[in-house]
This record gives sequence, structure tokens and C-alpha cells, in this order.
Amino acid sequence: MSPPPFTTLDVQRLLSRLQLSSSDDASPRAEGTLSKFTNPTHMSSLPPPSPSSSSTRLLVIGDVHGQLRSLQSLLAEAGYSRERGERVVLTGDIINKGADSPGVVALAMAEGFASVRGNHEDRVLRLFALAEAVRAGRGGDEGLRAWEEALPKSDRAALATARSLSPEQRAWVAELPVILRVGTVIPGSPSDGGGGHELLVVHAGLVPGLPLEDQDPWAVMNMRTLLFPEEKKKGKLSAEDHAVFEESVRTKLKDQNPSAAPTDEEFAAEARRTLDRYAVALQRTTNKDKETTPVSTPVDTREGRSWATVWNEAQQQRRHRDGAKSMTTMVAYGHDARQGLNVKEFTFGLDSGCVKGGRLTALVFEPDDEGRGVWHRLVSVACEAAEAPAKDENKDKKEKRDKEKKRKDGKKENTD
Ligand SMILES: [Mn+2]
Repeated sequence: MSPPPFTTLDVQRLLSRLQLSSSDDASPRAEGTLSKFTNPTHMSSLPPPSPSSSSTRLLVIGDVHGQLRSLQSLLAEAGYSRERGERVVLTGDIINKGADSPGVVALAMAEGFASVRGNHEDRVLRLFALAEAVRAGRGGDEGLRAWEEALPKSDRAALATARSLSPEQRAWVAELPVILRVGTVIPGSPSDGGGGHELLVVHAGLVPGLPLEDQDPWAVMNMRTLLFPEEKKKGKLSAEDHAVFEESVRTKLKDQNPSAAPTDEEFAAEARRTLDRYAVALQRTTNKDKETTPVSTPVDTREGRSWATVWNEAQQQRRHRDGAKSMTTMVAYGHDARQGLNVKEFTFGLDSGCVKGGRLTALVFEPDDEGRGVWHRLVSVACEAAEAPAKDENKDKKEKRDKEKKRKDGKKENTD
């Protein structure tokens, strides 16, 4: 008989114990950075090109998902040169699903690539930390096996990915920030008013009008759309949107503790915290930004409005309001393989489905030949679909039934 599932409280207790012991070098399980596995770095900045660089090219590459060969051919296709000091940024989900996650991380570390944390990095790290906590906290290897058995197949696969990485590779992945500020990629010139464009890289999206430090890390790694409150409902979501919002909160809690459903109290507390976050953040938002972008709540489903569409509208309004002298903010992201390549004026959706046999895409910023400015273009290569992981028949059947039920309920599973 399997032991009762861990409650969210159990998990928090186990993880905090593990974090306390993580600085203890005497512990064989200590990785020194385990607290970073479940508490990601919120934001960091990409270092500018080094003074010795002979090229200022910047490559931003979509979701690699362990497809090492595709990444290598894309770098070759784009004419990437480490010797010239070119910089590469990955949009997250560089590991899991594909055949060679350790190979991708090894290449990224060796070449000094930057990346953000995607939902797959987050899941892989979280499951590893949880598994270590379970082993330490309940029944050693035996208890761990029973806990693993009860996990859904995709979580067991993520745990296998975590264990395929070396401790140094896991530590590197754990350092990846949720938001990466790249800085100015297209400088403004006096002739066009001085404005220019800066670039942010995230895995899934950002809530327009909300300060970066107020963005919810889970939402930045998972969001697709925004729900807007209704004026006639005094700023509250419609009943329909509220149901969508609740579903998204459940997914967030499940991501944080895959081994147990939250209690009603935990769910209610998280839903309240989330709504408060956006209400409080709205008060902090400057009046100027409030005019262009009403506050909204991000969700991981496809109901509501695309965050990228709203982001573009906000940037266009800002430029209209402040003129060409103001800096505008572009965002490069991945995550949305079903939507596919999605390039707009101020947003670049770069997940073109490599792991499903689509393409791997790079957004390249480079000076034009006459040195008159910086331009961007896309380079991509075709990918072979990753092989499906080994079968586990009983579980497969159950998961197929669950999926079938979800489909009948009109829901589609998001696995990006
Ligand atoms: Mn993703």
C-alpha cells in the first residue's frame, strides 16, 4: 500500500528542512543551492558585449527541449561565432522532452549562453528538490520509490531529466532568472528622436503595465492570456472568467506540489493572494501606465486576450503619447508551440515546435552592412521530432482516460 500523499504543508516543511541543511557540506545530499531550485532568481541583467568583442551580434533562441543537434545546426546556420564575442540568450525550456538535456546544458555552459527559467526547468528542479526532501523526510529510498510511483508520467520523466544532469549542471539551471534584462538592442538615433528599443527575455509572458518586480514568477513562466475585470462588475472578473482564473490557480498549486491536491483553504488563500497581487500592483503602477493599460490577471489557458497583443498595444500607445524620443520595450519569449512563431512589432514568440518536429528559431540582432543601425531577422532550422519516452502501459491508459475526459469537457492540455 502506498503512503498517504504529501500535503502542501508537508512539502513546505520538508523543503525548508532541506534548505537549512543545504549549506551543510557534510550532508551527502547537499547541493548547496537546493533552495534556489524552488525559489528562482526573479530578475538579472545580461552583461553587455565585452570591449574586446569584434561583433555585437545577439542571438535569441526559442525552446530547445534537449534537442542538441538542432541547436548545433541552428548556431551554424546563423553563423554564430564565440570568438567574435557574440552573445546567445535562450528563452527557457532548454531541457526535458528531447533526447539530450545534459548535452544542451553542457553546450550552454561551455559557450557562456544565457537563458531564463522556463516551466520545464522549474518543474525539473522542483521535482528533484521534492524527491530529495521525500527521501530525507520519509522512509529513505523505499519511501521515495512509492512517492515516485504515484506521480503522473510527465513528472516522472521530468525527475529522470533532473537526474540525468550533473550536480554542476543542475546548479547552473537553478541560477537562471525568470526575467532577463538584455538592455538596449536597437539604439535610438538623433534623427528618429532618440528613442530606441530595449529587450526583455522571459519564457512565457509578462503582464503589461505591471512593474517587473511585481510580476508573478509562475505566471511569467506559464501565462498565455490576460483576463480583464469588468467595469460594470466594479473591477471584478465575470463569472466565466473567474472560473478560468480558478482553473489556472489550481494548475499553479499542482505545479508547486505535484503529489497532492490542495485543500480548499489552500486554494482559497492562493486565489485571494493572486487577485490581491494585481490589485495592489495596480496602485503601484504609475498613472501614466494606468491610462494605457488597465490591470489584468494572467492565466495559463487560452481564454482571454493574448498578453502579446496587449503588450504591443501598450507600447504603441506609449510611443503615440511620448513620441519617438521614448524608449520602447520589446519582449522575446517561447512557450507557445501551438501558436508557433509569432512575431509582432514589440513581441517575438520564438517557440516554433522543434521538439515536435517543427523548427528551431533564432532572432538575430545585428548591425546592418553600412553601419547605419541595428536590424533583426529570423534564422531557423528544421528539427526531427523527439522520440516518445518509454511506455508505461497501465499508467498510460489511465492518463489517456483522463485526457479523454478533459477533451470531452472541452479542455486541451497545455504541455509547452
Ligand atoms: Mn514552456
